[in-house]
This record gives sequence, C-alpha cells and structure tokens, in this order.
Amino acid sequence: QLEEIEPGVVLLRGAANHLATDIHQQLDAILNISPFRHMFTPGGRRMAVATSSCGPYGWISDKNGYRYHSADPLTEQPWPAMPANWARLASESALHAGFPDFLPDSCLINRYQTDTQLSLHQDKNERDFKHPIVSVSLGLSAQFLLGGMRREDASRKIPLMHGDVLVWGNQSRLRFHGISRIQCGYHPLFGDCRINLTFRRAN
Ligand code: MD5
Ligand code: FE
Repeated sequence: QLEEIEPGVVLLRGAANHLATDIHQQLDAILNISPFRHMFTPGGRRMAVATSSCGPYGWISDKNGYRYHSADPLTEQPWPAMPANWARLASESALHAGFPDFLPDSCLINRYQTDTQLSLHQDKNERDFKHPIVSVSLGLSAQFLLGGMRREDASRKIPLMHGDVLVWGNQSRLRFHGISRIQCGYHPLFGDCRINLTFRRAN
C-alpha cells in the first residue's frame, strides 16, 4: 500500500519483501568485491554506519569531503554492478510515488549494528535535486527521524521495518533526517543488523 506521510514522502510498506531473499544473496556477492568499511568524515571522525556501494557511482567520505566516485577507494576498482532487480525496484517505487523517470546510478549500502545511529543531516551531494531518493529497509527495524528544512525544526519518528520502501522527492528531498539508535535484535535473514539500500541519481 502507498502512504504519503508528508508532501513528497511516500512510504510503500513491505514493497521489497518479495525480493528480500534475492537481495540478501546478491548483497553477499557485492560485499565480497567491495566490503563494508567505516568511512571518515571530512572532520576526521570515523562514521558509526558501515558502508559500501554498487552501480556506476559510490558515495565516499574522507578528508577531502563527501562526494560520489566511480571507483571504490579500498580496491581502486569500479564498484560492483547494480543488480537489475534492485534498479527495477527503485524505478518502480519512484514511479508509484509519481516520479516516472528515475534511473539510479548509485546505490549506497548502509549497515547499522546494535546501538548505531545516524545523526540529522541533509543529502545534498547529488547533482540535481529534481531526482528523488529511494530507500529500502532490510533486517532489524529502526525509528526514522523525519525533520524539516532547517536543522532546528522538530522531527517526527517513523518506524521502518524489513521490506519498507520510502521515496523522497520534491519539497522533501532536502529535509533533515536521521536514524535513532538501533535496538538489539535478530532478523531471520539479515541477523543482528539493519541494512538500508539508498538509490540515487548522483550524476
Ligand atoms: C537510512 N540513509 O535509513 C537512510 C535512508 C543516508 C541516509 O539518510 O544519507 O545514507 S535515505 C533517507 C533520506 C534520503 C534523502 C532525503 C531524505 C531522507 N529526507 O528528505 O528526509 O540509512
Ligand atoms: Fe541521508
């Protein structure tokens, strides 16, 4: 089912459920090429969320800033290919939310272990904010913090569960957002972590 939780924020509950076992297997193959690692912020702090990427561009962070790059800095090789069923899930989800032309060129893979959180931030390293962002939640549940256009705006908590897909577009593309500390737990497929796939048009 489709729920517009704020203007430009569309929640498709369970839309990735039927793909979860395929995604889990494909993720394993991707991580064998480009494993999870903890990037460092431009200020030199190790990030709590572990990341990898697939597709033509991957999101990276180091002393020189946040940006997208066509090679994995760990391997100096191109990022693994984005599986066609992943790209299709992202495009079809965007279509349902009212974005008929979304073709992702980057999938950021975030891993949250118990007690990991992601503090409030905006996603603004992409070239053109007219493209939406599609995110797929897998494994352990999380409380998503949906803020406003200014850091000091109040944020509302949205529980996200395994299989949920969110589309962020239009006036909500640049909202502040974050993830509350992940509670410990165990998911039958993904074990003791939450995985989030974030599909973007970077370039
Ligand atoms: C997550 N990841 O659950 C989230 C899903 C990130 C990140 O925030 O930067 O890796 S993406 C949530 C999102 C993206 C773009 C805009 C908005 C939310 N928003 O306007 O609220 O790991
Ligand atoms: Fe973000």
